[in-house]
Amino acid sequence: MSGIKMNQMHKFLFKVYVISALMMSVAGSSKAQYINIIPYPSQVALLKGNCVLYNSQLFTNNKELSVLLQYFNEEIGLQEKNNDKPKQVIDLKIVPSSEVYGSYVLVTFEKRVAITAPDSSGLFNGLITLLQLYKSANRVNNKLVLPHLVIHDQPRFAWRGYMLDESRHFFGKQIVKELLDWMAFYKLNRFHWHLTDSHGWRVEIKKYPLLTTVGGKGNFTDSMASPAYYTQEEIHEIVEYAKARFITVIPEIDMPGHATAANRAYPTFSGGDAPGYPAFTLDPANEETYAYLTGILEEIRSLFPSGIIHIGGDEVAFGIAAWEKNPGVAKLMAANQMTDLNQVEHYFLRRIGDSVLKFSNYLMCWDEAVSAGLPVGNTYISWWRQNKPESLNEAISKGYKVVLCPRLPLYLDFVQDSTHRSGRKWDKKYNSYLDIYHFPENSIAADLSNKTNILGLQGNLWTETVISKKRLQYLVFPRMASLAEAGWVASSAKDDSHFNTRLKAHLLFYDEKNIYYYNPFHPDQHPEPVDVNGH
Ligand code: TNX
Repeated sequence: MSGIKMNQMHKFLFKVYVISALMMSVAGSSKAQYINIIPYPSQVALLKGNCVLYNSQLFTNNKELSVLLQYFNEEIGLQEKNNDKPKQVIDLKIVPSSEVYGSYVLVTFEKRVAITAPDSSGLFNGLITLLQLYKSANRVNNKLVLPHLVIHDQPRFAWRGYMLDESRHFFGKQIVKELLDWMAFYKLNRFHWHLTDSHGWRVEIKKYPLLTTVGGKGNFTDSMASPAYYTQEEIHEIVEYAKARFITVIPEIDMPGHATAANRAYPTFSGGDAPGYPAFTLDPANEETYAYLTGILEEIRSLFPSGIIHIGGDEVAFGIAAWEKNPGVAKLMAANQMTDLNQVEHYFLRRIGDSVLKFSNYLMCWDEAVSAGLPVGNTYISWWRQNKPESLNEAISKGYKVVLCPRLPLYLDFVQDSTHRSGRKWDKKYNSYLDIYHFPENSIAADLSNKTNILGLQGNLWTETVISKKRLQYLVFPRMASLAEAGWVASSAKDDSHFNTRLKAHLLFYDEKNIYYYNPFHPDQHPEPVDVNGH
């Protein structure tokens, strides 16, 4: 059957199924308990009967998915030993259509499953839905009983991101891989990796080895901790691991502020000391600073095929007073008719931006950079300051593409319950799993969310207070599930009680993997792990 016909057939079947599903709504609602999918698909039509699988094997015409087959088959464990001829097939097929990137159609038949999509990311998403169905299915003598259904699904936002700060505390590749597994499980597809900041430089740069041997030393709670960082080989391994799960990795090299660790390694490029913020910035007036940073960013580009490099640009104000005392800065300002330091900051960003865009497709910056004059067509803005709606509006009106990651409710270093002691709050406000679930409707971005400038959303885990894997898990779970649902479903489809039901099933998945999560239904189940300072 040709691809187009197949697609038409699915559309036709879907209509029939919706009608029959409506006619059997009672049976449908009792069966709905099987369907513990997060994020919930756009349309689920339940049919009479079941799909029974006992010796199935994935089959695909898509090479990009073949890496996943082994993982999937292991996770499910349906293969009968010594039986290399499967009797049932799970068929994954690319079928060209005009549906949104990442969309798919999944049909469970009596003894087989078919997933079709216009692109491989859609097939992957369909496969993840199947994996979640499998995990909640009834198992009878090594047979899996799934509901008989048709799912039509598509994401609300293209960018469904999660950010990890490994500068303040370093977690290492095992923890990162586990996070990538969970991101994949939740159809999150952008991993923003904050690899440098004041407390440690975490990525090997061959041209400047002291960045890691000296700059990699210490962390937020222990300035004497031995150097911890990723070698280029390890970066490569993680990027590949992410790619196999349809996750794009975006590295961040934060500048010109948050640069203390880099300046420890190469003090000649430091912008000087400001009260409370020694060596926080890079020197914008030293020509060699630009050659140095360009060399670093070129190596970064070669490590990350995403072609997007995040250059930070946040909170430069903390350390900018140092520039007042820098005679080079005064000269630079005079030569370029600049009247304040903010213009120097923007000059720095534009120069780095020009260099980066010679070898990279896109730049990314925190929203302070929105007025720096960076090229609109190749710059993405991360809007994080929920108290600065004007910054979001400026980005949109100038035509920048924006990723929404406002502190409230998308910062995962914020506490998630009023009784929690460790982690941040903002005017006594904190980020519960339901606050995240209701984003962006509960924010000033609500009206903007249909604009094509909004690429999507992202949850950010800053790690000043994250001293252990246990605490990391506690902050991430179950809020990663809320984030996934916020990134995927239409606002009209949100329903707290439906989400809670599915989330309860997912808490059991966390138990299976020994995840130390916050249980919003039984907060005492896992006590809050506090950071060393207990704040
Ligand atoms: C602000 S968000 C920062 C980070 C901190 C975070 C703590 C951003 C661009 N800068 O450096 O870790 O707050 O919540």
